[in-house]
Amino acid sequence: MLSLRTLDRVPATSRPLIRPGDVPAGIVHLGLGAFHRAHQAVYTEQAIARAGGDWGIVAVAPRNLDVVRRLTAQDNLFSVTTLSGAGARTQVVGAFAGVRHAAGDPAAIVALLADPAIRVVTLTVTEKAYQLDPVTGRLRPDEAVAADLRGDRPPMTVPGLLLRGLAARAVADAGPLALVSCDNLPSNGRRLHGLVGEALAYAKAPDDVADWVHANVTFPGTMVDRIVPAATDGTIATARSALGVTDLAAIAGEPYSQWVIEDAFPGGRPAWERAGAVLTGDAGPWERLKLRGLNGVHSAIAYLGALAGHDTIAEALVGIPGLPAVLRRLVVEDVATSFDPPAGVSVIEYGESVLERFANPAIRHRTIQVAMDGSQKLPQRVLHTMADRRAAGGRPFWSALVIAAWMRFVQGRSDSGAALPLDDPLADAIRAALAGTGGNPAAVVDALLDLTEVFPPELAADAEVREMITSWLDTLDKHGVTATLADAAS
Ligand code: CS2
Repeated sequence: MLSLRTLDRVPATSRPLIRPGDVPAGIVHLGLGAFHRAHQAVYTEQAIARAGGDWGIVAVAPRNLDVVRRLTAQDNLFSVTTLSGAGARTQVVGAFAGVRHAAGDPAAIVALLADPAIRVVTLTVTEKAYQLDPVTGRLRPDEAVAADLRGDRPPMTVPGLLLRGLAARAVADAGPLALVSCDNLPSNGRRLHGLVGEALAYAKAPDDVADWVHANVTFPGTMVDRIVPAATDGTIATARSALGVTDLAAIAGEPYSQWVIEDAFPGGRPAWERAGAVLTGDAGPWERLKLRGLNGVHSAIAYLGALAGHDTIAEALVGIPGLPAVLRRLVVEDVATSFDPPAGVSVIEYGESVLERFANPAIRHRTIQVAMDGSQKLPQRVLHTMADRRAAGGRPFWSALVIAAWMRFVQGRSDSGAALPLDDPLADAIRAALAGTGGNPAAVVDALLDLTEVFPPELAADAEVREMITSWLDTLDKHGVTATLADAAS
């Protein structure tokens, strides 16, 4: 088993750049999924190794106890395997100064957030954990968040933990802090700022607490990128053969990695630029590039691929002959014309590089994994593209296909009739909307466009948009994905 004690059995080239425990904590990270371990943890370890600083990460799993147990048993060590067509390379990472389980000890997390040694808090908790309306960005607390914000109990949700932690920090006057969303939300820094403001108001926090937060906490926006599927037994087996010891917290991802961060850190930060991150004044253009040009295309492949019966993103790209051509038209005709990219970046070339990354056969990213939580993802990935094209008088034809594919997907049957899972926080509302439509395409489109948490009112009221989606859905229903795309691509 991987641990500090067994590190000398690991090949020297795979050993961590720093040892957990050698570097004091300066960062708290919320969200212990695969992505953080393969992305920010790697950048931070390299930054510390190259430029120093007390920036060890205390990694907090809000709910998942299993990952906490696995990491704790391994002295907080884990490995990242980089998978390319050319082979695999496995590296142990030592960036974690500690690992905690929030649900098991919320008070400890609140105390950490109020600890003056902690000057940066990062989050990868997925879109839905913010509990923001995907269209308006306003807080829509469910019962659990509302209870946390009222202070009825120890906090169990991400907004609750943040609110209590910031309030405790304000009372202790424990020094300024950067609160950094690393999730694929639109304007993620601004949305997190809005969330904290609304949470303080909802909780009726005293004025001096709210004033302290507004004066001492920044919310830098970020663009994060690396494809890191959920780990499988295969991931653990690959790590074992590279390391010579078992790593039960092993994960694997693609070679590509990018991080663009707005440089607003009042309490300092690791020298992430020494690890390849881009520090900038405005991450907005990068974020739009990535959400629309990568994630939007990813969702397109996920829904079309799952409907056509393909298990992984890479298999769908190969297995549906018309798909690459249709995705190129989505990028060229809809995405590239919908926003101003960062200076010097070609959206079309970016789209090509994304297709190459998605085609990496070593990355077994399941279509079903990318398809989940569509209600939380489609607004920033596809609907913003559509809205911007409509505002400029355009016809976002290919984006309408993606929405139609989602609308067919949420009805729960693939083209061959196999069951498809609806894993989405709005699953009940989606099912209720579909009830009574009888699967009739026009009725389905009308019912789903009425979901105001997903579709902005102007788009839902746009007859041409409605017509395009309905026509695609009708074609998908009649002919299935493979024939529809073969025809569309010709
Ligand atoms: C994916 C992302 O699961 C999904 O929805 O689109 O996780 C994607 O792999 C990452 O954003 C890539 O950086």
